[in-house]
Amino acid sequence: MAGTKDVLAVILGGGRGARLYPLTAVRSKPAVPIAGKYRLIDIPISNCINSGIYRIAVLTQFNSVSLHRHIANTYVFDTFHTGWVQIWAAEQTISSADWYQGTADAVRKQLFEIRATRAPYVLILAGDHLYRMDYAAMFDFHLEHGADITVAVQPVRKEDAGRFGILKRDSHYRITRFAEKPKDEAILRELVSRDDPARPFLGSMGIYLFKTDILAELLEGYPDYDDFGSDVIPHAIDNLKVFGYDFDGYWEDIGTIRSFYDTNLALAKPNSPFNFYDPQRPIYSHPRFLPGSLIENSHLENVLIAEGCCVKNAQISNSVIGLRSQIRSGVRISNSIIMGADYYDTTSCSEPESTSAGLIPLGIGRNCQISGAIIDKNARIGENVVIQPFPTGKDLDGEGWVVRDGIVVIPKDTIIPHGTHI
Ligand code: ADQ
Ligand code: ADP
Repeated sequence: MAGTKDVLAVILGGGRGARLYPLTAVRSKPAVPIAGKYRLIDIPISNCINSGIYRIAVLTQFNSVSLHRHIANTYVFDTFHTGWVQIWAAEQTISSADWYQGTADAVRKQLFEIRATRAPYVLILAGDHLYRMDYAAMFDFHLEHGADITVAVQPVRKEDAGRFGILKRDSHYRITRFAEKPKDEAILRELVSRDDPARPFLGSMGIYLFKTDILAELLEGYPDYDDFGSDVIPHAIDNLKVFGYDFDGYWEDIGTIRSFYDTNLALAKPNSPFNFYDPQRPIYSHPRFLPGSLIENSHLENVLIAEGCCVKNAQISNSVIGLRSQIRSGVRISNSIIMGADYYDTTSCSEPESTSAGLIPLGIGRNCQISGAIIDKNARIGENVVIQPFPTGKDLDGEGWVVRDGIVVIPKDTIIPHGTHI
């Protein structure tokens, strides 16, 4: 009997990730850290493993070294297991010298590898969503309805309709209309399909389950179709059996700096909308053997803090504090994401004025005040630095910092001198 063992998962690992710049300046989108200790790619991979899908390919084309390192160090199934996680980076071949031109083109360029797995079903996933989903239930729905393609769908608010593929279904869940990111009011009126005034639309989650033969026929038969949402799905609903599968759990698309910021900070709130504590369906990541976090004489309120940190005489609120963060005396942090560090440059939780190499130490220096910011990994923030948010919508490029939609972002490995005001 068919089951999720017959499914190959293909995770769309992102193009340039321009909307997440500068977090994507030196890493691909799936390698961006989230929730203090994970990376974006851990979410769909964990969902696959928890759903019994053990063959997983990640399609990417930019800055894939750190993603390779993370996947190679993390997702190693034992020798009695036939599963694997592989990165299929865009490559030049005899038949094509181009990068991936879009989501469908990325999959088209890997059809040879997809066919080589001999999996009869392909599940296409995005690499930048936070959600916990049992793909086995979606697979059962696909079989029960005799579908060629199943699209996962969620209710969508009117103000968000322009960001999603909006669809209508008949009473048997078959999709009868699909418009990619519709903006026109008249078209939107026609697309209303729910009685709920708060969420009148049904939106595609960008998660597609295909019969492999159908996927190959579509991608090879229509070589101009570069995108699933704009080209493949609208064409398929007129010609094939395409069904919409309801997913009513928490789901967030984290493709922009603002959504990345809001989604992370929501995880530090009481009753966080996403639960990392589910023992049945854990989110996996790289095992690190770090010590517990040492918090000394500090006040922390609504803070999600990862392991290996030292926090001394500090006040932190509504923030995410990532792996190996060093937060020194007199520091005040609010509404911020401190991603932490890949390594330690001191051997204890001391407060040195500089490292043995004469550098400002990793972490947040004494008496800094940081609000409304994202501090990427391995940053060295000097003493008495003040960082404050800008008005929403503001974009700026400074020396060692940028502002995106009002949020100050300090890129990875940046050194911010003592006394800087941003
Ligand atoms: P978008 O999210 O706007 O809409 P897109 O930017 O094309 O779609 O990205 C889908 C996923 O593919 C993302 O994870 C992205 O990083 C990745 N991706 C993009 N280009 C890629 C490339 N060249 N190579 C590899 N990966 C790439 C889509 C659908 C909508 C749906 C929303 C739901 O088109 O119909 O509503 O997803 O979020
Ligand atoms: P993850 O990569 O899963 O986030 P860690 O946060 O534990 O894991 O840190 C990354 C690990 O990779 C660290 O042990 C660090 O020393 C190592 N590392 C970081 N950058 C590099 C690099 N450029 N080359 C080799 N190893 C690196």
